[in-house]
Amino acid sequence: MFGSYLEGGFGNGKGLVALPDPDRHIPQRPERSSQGRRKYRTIWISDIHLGTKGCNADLLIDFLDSVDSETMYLVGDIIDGWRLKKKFYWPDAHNDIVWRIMKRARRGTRVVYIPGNHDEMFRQFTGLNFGGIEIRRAAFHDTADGRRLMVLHGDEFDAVMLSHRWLAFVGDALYHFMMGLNRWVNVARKRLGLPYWSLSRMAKHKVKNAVEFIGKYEEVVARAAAERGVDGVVCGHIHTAEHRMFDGVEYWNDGDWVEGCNALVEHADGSMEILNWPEEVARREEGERQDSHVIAAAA
Ligand SMILES: [Mn+2]
Repeated sequence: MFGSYLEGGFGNGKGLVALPDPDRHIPQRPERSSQGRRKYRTIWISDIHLGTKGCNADLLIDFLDSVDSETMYLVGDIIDGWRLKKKFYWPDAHNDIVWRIMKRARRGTRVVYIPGNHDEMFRQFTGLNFGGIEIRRAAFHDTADGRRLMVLHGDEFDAVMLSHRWLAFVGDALYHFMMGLNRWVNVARKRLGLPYWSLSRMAKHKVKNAVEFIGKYEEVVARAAAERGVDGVVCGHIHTAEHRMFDGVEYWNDGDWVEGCNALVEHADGSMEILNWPEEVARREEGERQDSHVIAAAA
């Protein structure tokens, strides 16, 4: 059902997306052993934008192979249907990501998928369960320490934010140009042995309008959560990972895998943390370098 929809929905005469069969697909990037993975109670990720060149697939694969959780929320814009319709782009790495998520659901992780605006075509499947992946319009999450969080993608607030619409501000074309530049900068940095660096994240912090927009958005979302009587809210959409408090209501944004490459996690005791995966990778590689020096010195 779902697979054939994808073929129909994304085909557009330029290509076909067929979802990988979790039992038969052989990933191009083999999965690392699940031994030694960091275990979390909950993981939230969003704004992966599969089907675009902007998606940092290698970092996301590394993340998925490094962590496990009882529950995983996919908080929207997982597949970029808008972009796929304009230009068909579906490399093996993107299939490998879909396969890894399906495989997790098979292994017993509760996977909840809340489609965003770029993958709104999946909203029509709200309430259905596909291969162990529950599709929801929004969700309520109870933390281990008894807080109730509302989980949604966050484009619901674009209408209220009309005066500062994110895409109106940067413009879709300018955004993709910047993402292209970001990619080239990082190809160069990789050759120089430097870690991943987000050009747009820096730009957003420098541009006054962007800073104002983000601050306003965070406040609007937190107020909406307060009206529903929950302790906090988890969203994505604006590609800016953040934790803030507004009159006692928690605002969490789990970031994205186009610019910052972040995830939000809940530990066993209910405490939560935003992970910056490029920094985690840099730390791990630094540790490995030091270990090899120790081994070399001992030899
Ligand atoms: Mn979005």
